Amino acid sequence: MSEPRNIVVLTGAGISAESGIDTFRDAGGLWEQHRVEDVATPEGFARDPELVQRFYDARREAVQKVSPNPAHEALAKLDAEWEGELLIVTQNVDDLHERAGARRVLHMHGELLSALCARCEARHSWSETLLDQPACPGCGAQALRPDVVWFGEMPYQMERIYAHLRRADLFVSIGTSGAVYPAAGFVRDARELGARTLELNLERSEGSYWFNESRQGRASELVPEWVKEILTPSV
Ligand code: BV8
Repeated sequence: MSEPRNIVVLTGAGISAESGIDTFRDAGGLWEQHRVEDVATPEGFARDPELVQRFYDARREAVQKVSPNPAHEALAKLDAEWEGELLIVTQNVDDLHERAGARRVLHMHGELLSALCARCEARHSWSETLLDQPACPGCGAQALRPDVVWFGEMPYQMERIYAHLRRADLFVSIGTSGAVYPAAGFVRDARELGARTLELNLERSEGSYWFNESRQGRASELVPEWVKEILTPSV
């Protein structure tokens, strides 16, 4: 295989697990504690906004108490040193990629530390609670919601993601179960568009079939190892 030039990395909750952030589908994960329909859909928010705001308030608070792990740090090193194209598409709503120093990051499912005004659609950095319906700094409406993509809502920047997938010659998926679309379909798109595909995950995922290579293990070990490999020019 010729040296890759353009890389797309997709990350999921598994890359943040060793930082102490619950994943969704592992034992004890978020979907064991809450019904998806109640806390991660627009219908759930309309039905019981307080329950949903509490769910995101707790995660917004928790994310400010944890730190990036060696997997986030390794991707930040790749970002700093990789001369070709690189896009880290994350399904995660935490800011650990950025706090590790990565810059070429795209949050396709939004961010915990951002509030979206349902009235004027402005986005505001937000680290506090949204439970007491604070006024939008832009339009003054008490219509701020978590700036995350719920089930049934369109993920952010899909055109930009596909533009990168079309140019990618390497697609690497890290710490995701491959359970949720359209993210779970990127590996197939990338492969059909000619990229080599690599999975780094604790266990084989629902999409493992589509990967040229699938390595099982913890992200904090597999990712630094892979970044070292990819940054070491082959003789
Ligand atoms: C849309 C943000 C259309 C919120 C999230 C039927 C068939 C196919 C699709 C559908 C269908 N019915 C409905 C759909 C669409 C639906 C969907 O895919 N449903 C699934 C359940 C079937 N998708 C949507 O609704 C999406 N929108 O389709 O819009 C549309 C079209 C036009 C106009 C409007 C709309 C939107 C989905 C986004 C939902 N939001 N998150 C929040 O965070 O609260 S989803 C959330 O779960 C994540 O963001 C991620 O995307 C997804 C999966 O989570 P993972 O990150 O993979 O985490 P998980 O716990 O599942 O797995 C962890 C993995 O890590 C495991 O494999 C584990 O082994 C591994 N791991 C653990 N520890 C480690 C580790 N790996 C390495 N090291 C470790 N230490």
